[in-house]
Amino acid sequence: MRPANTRVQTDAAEVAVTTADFAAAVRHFLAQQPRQLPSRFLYDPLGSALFDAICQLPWYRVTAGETRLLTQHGGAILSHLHPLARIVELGAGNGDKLAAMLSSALPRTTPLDLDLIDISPAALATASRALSAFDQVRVFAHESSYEAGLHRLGSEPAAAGRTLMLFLGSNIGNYDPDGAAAFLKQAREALRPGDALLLGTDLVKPETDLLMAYDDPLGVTAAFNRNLLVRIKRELGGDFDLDGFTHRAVWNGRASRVEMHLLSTRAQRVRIAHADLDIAFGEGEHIWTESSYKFVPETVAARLSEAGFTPREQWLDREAQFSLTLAEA
Ligand code: AVI
Repeated sequence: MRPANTRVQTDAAEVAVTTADFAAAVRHFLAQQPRQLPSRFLYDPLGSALFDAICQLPWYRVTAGETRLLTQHGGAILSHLHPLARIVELGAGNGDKLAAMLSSALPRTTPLDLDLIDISPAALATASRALSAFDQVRVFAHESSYEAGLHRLGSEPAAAGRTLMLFLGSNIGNYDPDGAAAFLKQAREALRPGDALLLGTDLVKPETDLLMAYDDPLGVTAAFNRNLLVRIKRELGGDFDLDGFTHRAVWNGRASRVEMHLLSTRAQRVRIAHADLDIAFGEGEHIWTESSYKFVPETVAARLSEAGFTPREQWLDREAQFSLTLAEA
């Protein structure tokens, strides 16, 4: 049952990935050279569950490092933004990170609205349940893409106090540089002077650590990646032989990104019926499924400044080599 201080708002038209959209994207991106599939399609229900498992792996230190920073500094961040009226989290997931932040703050005497924006109704339900247990909060769950959530935020009347926007988990790293710049600009435009953005970014670290994070010994990340083929088989009638494709993680130092690929282990033909597509894969040919850009602290601040923010403070977790940056609008 939904707690009394929780509302759910769904902008279903923005959220639903129809079979036709998926088929059109698969047809378009698999025809490119190199062949590609957009990483947003990794997150069907099984893919989302596998991603949650990745976050618990000892080799994927993003989640643990960020949670440590939020626990250590969350209270100070929130009190710095007095009078805070609202926290908006883009990609709230299961709400764990916001809960870590709120737990480290002093008990509130003034109300706080929590607006959670996520495309997953299951994640929103879990997060809303966990967060509505905090005193003095009202939780608003928005089933929406980031972009639609930002658009709605920018067109709403100003909150009674300041707004803190959270974009955590190094989700910004899954945009290419132009996409990240456009996203930060849209975030800046949705906020008002005095509001702030807290941005979580994974940092460049030794290649062996990066490759262990994206090609873990348990094979969870490999399953996360190969599940994209399972999804195409199920939803689009693809006749992929899963044994013919293997997971590959590569560090591209020049572009400062880890890339995930699906490598064809032999020459083979694949038909994807609902995308009306026949592909001949050569041995060693790959499908590029994700980029995960890694940053140095100075470039994070520079990108925020270019988008119109004023970076105020940055915290680093040395163990995970992860950063949180607070920037004011
Ligand atoms: C969601 N995103 C920030 C993750 C990342 O690190 O790029 C997705 C992921 N891919 C493989 N492992 C985790």
